[in-house]
Amino acid sequence: MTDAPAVRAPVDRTTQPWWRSAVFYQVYPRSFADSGGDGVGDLGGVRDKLGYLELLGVDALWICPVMRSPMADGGYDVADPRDIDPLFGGLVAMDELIAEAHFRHLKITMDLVPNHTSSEHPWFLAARDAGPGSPERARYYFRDGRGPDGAEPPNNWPSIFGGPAWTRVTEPDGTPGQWYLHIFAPEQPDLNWENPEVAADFEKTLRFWLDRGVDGFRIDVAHGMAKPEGLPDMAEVKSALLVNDDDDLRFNQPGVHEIHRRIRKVLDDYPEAITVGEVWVNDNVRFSEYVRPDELHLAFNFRLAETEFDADAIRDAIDNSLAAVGPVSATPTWTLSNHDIKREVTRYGDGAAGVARARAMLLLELGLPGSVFIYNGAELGLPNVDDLPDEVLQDPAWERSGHTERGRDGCRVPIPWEGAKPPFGFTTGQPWLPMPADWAGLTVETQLEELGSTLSLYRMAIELRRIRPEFAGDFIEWYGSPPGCLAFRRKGGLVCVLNASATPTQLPPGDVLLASAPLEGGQLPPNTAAWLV
Ligand code: TEU
Repeated sequence: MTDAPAVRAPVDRTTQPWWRSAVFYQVYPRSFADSGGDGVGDLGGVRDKLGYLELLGVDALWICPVMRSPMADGGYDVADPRDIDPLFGGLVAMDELIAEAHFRHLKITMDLVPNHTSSEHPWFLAARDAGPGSPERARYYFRDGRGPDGAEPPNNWPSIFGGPAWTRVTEPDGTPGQWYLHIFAPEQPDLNWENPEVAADFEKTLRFWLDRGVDGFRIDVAHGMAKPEGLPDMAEVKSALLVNDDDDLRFNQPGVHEIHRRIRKVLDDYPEAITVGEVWVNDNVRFSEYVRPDELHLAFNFRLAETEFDADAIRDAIDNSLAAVGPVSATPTWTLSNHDIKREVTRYGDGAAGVARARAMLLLELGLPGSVFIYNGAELGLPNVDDLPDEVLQDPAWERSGHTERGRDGCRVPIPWEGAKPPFGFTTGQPWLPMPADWAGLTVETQLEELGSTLSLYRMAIELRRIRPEFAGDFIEWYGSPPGCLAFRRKGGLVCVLNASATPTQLPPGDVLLASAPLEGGQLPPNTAAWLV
């Protein structure tokens, strides 16, 4: 035997924790697959599609909130954090999903929402009824208003979804009363994390799910929770909705780190389980604080998702993402989109160029060291749906902004599975958001059959990333490359080249392992990336 085997031995992952190089797949459960026929996706639907996810080759799922909720913000308004909403199939469906996912060696991470509860949570109902100064109100931020009769909000903070971050309650005796803080919708009152009951209850929630077998959590608004002493006014009230800024008193307060250390202590009792925090913090040093060894395991870095398709900007985003974890030896994370962000195909210009660029960015992302998060539907190259009729919009931002901000529904349209017309096998009923008729060519069924489809590219890329030794190494080394292009090398030998310029470019020496589009005369065409070994 002299010939080397065609496929070399898989990279030995036993030496490092699973999450340091995992591919996570984000399921937005309302939109993924409906097993019940009510038009809303559910956990039974996720379970039905585990075979598909295995085929795709991902390591873990992040399931957006499925706890009991009145659904004022797609489930990010939680009324009981230790139960599954009947809409998604109840606790039984979750237990079944965990068991079957584990049978298939897929990890399950859940989305938890520590910053706020639903206004229907028993704690909030009790707080509303108990009146000023009560221990029930001390679990939230109830304050007297300013101005004559307390008719003005206690400070000038805006809500992320528009309007003030405060809503006034009517006291049990019928008089206009105190105000409560809600950085998000009025149906999402902020919890007071200085109240020991809040932390204790969250710990109970963590253990409840960990004991049921979940492999970790995505922590919603992980840069929130802690509030500045005295809730002072903001110096300048920015009007942009759904936008994050480092200079924002509502987020990234120093006290948040003590909260993460408490969470980590619980997780350390379950050594395989992890947390990944939603951390909208730009400054690299401040970001790195969240992923110190005794805080979050991972934190989303959104720089790639915020960057246009431009070689210098992408390179800058990569350098900054690495710099934001390097000093604390944490794992970098990469994400092109999620349920809050316009889909990448559309961000990159829609149509053929948008798809080509999204495919190129996938190879770039999967070529980098660290963990990757894929948002459901990205593997099909779905565009944003920007022409949803006004009357179907559900994002609270639409109402709260006085119909000036359409919100995030356009990236939450259900997944097209099969068939020639809507609802493309997503449901046997009416999908909760209408699905474009021209998605017939984008269904999973169609794309599975086509070698050149975006789905096939995802499958091949994820598989190669898992089995090839060239992907070894925690760092990248930049290569010189022509203007509008970028190239880096991994220690294991992988070279990733991206052409964001308008002309084809020469490839460095090596064998092409995979390219996001066919080469042209041996050259890498515009809007294309390639892996070489
Ligand atoms: O998002 C929090 C958050 O900071 C975003 O609203 C952010 O401002 C925006 O997406 C920037 O583009 C999380 C969830 O991901 C989101 O879906 C929820 O609506 C929100 O928390 C409230 O729970």
